[in-house]
Amino acid sequence: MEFNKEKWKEKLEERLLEKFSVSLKDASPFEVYKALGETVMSFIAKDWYETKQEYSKTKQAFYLSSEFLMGRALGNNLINLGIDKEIQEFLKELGIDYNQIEDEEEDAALGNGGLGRLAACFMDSLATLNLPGQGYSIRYRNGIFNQYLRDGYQVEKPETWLKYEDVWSVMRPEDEVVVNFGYTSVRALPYDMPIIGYGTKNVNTLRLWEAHSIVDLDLGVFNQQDYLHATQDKTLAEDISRVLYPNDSTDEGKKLRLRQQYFFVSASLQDIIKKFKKVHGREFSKIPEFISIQLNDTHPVIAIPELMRILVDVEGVLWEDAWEIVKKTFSYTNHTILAEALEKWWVGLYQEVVPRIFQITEGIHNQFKNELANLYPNDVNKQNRMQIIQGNMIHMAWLAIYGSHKVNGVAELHTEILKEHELRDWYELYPDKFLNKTNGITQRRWLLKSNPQLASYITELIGDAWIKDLSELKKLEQFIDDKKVLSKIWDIKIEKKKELVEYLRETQGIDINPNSIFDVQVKRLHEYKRQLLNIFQVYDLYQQLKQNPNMDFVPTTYIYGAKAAPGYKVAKGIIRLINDIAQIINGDDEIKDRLKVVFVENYRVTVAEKIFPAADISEQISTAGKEASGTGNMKFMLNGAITLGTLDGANVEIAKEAGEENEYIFGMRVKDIEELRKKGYDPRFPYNNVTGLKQVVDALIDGRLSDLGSGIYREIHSLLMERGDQYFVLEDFEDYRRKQREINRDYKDKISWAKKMLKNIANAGKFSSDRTILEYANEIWNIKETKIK
Ligand code: CJB
Repeated sequence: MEFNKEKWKEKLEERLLEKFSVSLKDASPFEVYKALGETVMSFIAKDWYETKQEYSKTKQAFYLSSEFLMGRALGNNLINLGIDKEIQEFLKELGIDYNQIEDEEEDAALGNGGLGRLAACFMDSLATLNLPGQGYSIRYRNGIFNQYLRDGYQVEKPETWLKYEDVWSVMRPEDEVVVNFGYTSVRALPYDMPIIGYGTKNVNTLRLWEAHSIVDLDLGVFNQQDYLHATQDKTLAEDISRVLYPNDSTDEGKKLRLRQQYFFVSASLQDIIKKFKKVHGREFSKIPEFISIQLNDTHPVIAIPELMRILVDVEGVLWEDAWEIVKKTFSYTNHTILAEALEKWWVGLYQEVVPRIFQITEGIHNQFKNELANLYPNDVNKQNRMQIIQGNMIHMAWLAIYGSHKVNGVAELHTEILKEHELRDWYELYPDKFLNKTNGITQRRWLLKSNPQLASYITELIGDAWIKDLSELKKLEQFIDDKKVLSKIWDIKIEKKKELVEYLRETQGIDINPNSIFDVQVKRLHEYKRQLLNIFQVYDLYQQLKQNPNMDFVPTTYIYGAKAAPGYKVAKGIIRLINDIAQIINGDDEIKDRLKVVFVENYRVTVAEKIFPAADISEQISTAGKEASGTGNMKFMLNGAITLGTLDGANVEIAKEAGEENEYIFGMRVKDIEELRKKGYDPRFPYNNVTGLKQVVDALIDGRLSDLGSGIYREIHSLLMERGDQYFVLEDFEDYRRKQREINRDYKDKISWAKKMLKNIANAGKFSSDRTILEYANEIWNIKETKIK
């Protein structure tokens, strides 16, 4: 976008005056933020409109996701418009600090973790690639909770991003629809957010639905007696979009959650079909030619029977014809093999919430049951395993696979495990449906925006084509022996570490040595991600430094950031444990600056932007086979952190791209785990035989550590020692510790370390969400670049 300083100044002043009755020189940072946001919105309005016009003529992909973890928009939008530097400069001339303005924006935190952030990266890539793709979700009033620490325990407080309204959302009352549940109906009111592509005029859309009572439509119809009842109804309706479920990789199985899912899915499909009809009339057989719908995990899978309902009940299409359309329209992404995350709904509840949808689901179930009986007449077990309704449970993943033309996993290893194990029956039946789409991240947010120093240095070396084509980074390999380049990327890392140190000093009052190794694990707290393995190693290291004060050791800072699902007791116990150990180590005068442990409060997108660029070590230590892909691992890599990881999820591909010698790979592989399970794993073996391990595990219960009486440390101890150590924490401890020592030795050789950094950066190209999205576009959605003029 052309930047015209005078025009911006004029607009900004106009906005401030109209909206807040204030002049530019007296405006507060909040007022400037709002006015600036609105000014951006006014400048993109025309392009946004034109993009919608163009897209309506062509095939579009719709990404249905219960989560979009967007983070802040202002900085990203300015960058994508190519006017970030100009705006910063222009504000500076007016005596305004841009950073202060940016800090006025709350994160749009409508997601839990990886799955939601992936959806957000996909939006950025779709717009940047001029692809006709739109997101649909819920406009949760409260996003993921804010996390505070009290006595080292997590406490949750509501997040309120809409408290002072949102400048990036535009209400579209003309597109409101009614969603019918069993006993009641609610209004779905859409709000659109622009998704501004980088270096293009295209502006895509993320449409979020807000729930309202139909009572609001016409309060007049209610007489005096009904008034209280009417207001109650209003609350019930509005509850639907009130709060994001804060569980990650687990199924809540709650009535409200099913209501949320049906609410946004039904509204979105009504919207999609309404727009289709405007252009194509009643030629429903053309739907697959113009519409592709991606189901992001099982959460929106109820879309399959809902599209059947719209076609059969509302539009009068024959069931058989409707089913053909449905199958060609949907595709489904699986994000986890954890059984607890594959949603199943109890028939009784489903029937109560969406009775008509239940009938249709039953119809689909019966149809498939007959197919199965014909396919496997001699294998009743298999027939039973694959049924959509089993006993009184509805299996949403099975419904998804049956009703989709493509099913994908999110990393090579994950897809292989799905095909060979979790979804083996299905893969045998539908081999052509299955494919892999390794996840990716947008380099615009995760390098250009969060690490401008590294970004501009890369541009200085190889030009700026990497911003739109990350495979360009490969050209950096020519500098692998260039001492000047190596020392510069080292210096940039130190600079980013200093910025993080400053942030943590301001927000948490902690002092960190920027010359220490920053070893970072940031992600949701989950047993399978093994934050426990990490903190055990730290505690062991602490004992060694105490016994051996002259040990040759580069100072190290262990940094953690993680939210735990509020009802996940063990995860919350692990947060306490990390903080407990942090307090002991950080308060030990004999240790001083050599070892430090920091738990970053309220880890979220905006904080992540400060953490990834500052990391030396990327901890990706899940039990092999459990992490579907991971995407944090890619953000670290792109910023020159070295992976310390298991061969799990996309770590496998990271090691392959950068060379295993440039990462620290440890621990059991998937096949080792299978073998050990068969043989019988006894955690008492490593416990008794690995030096120091017993000391660490027993600290949980011998009084050296304290859970303040909650009993959770004993529980964790028992999970490890009496209940089989499901995630092989003890088994992998020794190898993990060995790699930690190796890292500490290798870090001293600055040049060879910087080479590893450069190798990682140069080979991060594959992990752009642009690559991922192009694969979806070509191999699943069949959508084409549609650039506006
Ligand atoms: N994932 O964030 C979630 N939530 C779930 O409920 C299930 C999976 C994560 O999705 C990411 C995006 O595909 C993956 O990278 C990550 O491994 C997976 O845990």
